[in-house]
Amino acid sequence: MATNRTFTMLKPDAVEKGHIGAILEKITASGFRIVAMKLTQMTTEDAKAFYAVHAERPFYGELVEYMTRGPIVAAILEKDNAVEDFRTLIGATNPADAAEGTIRKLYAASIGENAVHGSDSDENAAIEGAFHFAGREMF
Ligand code: IDP
Ligand code: MG
Repeated sequence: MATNRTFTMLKPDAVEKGHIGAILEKITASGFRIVAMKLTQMTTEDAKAFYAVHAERPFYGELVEYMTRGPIVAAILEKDNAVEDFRTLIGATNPADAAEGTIRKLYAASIGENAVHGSDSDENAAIEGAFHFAGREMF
């Protein structure tokens, strides 16, 4: 069954550059309700587990280094058609290919340091949200 929640992270580059406020404004102005949110930092073990699906990819080590180098904002978001609509709002993985006005077009530096994460399915949204939040942290 389709759910109406997705999971996001504002990645270390976005936090370092001071873009938390601007990105959250864009997310809420686009109709997403914040269900859960926190500033946190992933350990190497966390990032390896979170991105285990990419373990065989050549960029895996670089991705784990990047995602653990500073704090992130983790959040669960609610909206009709949340997963698909949020992927549209963030734009393509590579900001060079991202549509005008998308978060990655506006704030991402490269395919690796691309400012924001968005779940790719309802199933992964639930898994990823539960990775970062206990039930009593979801509202
Ligand atoms: P997505 O975040 O748009 O779903 P995925 O293919 O799932 O993209 O890749 C996960 C993350 O891994 C990307 O957001 C990006 O940070 C990083 N990544 C993906 N492809 C590359 C690459 O070719 N070089 C370096 N990093 C990459
Ligand atoms: Mg992905």
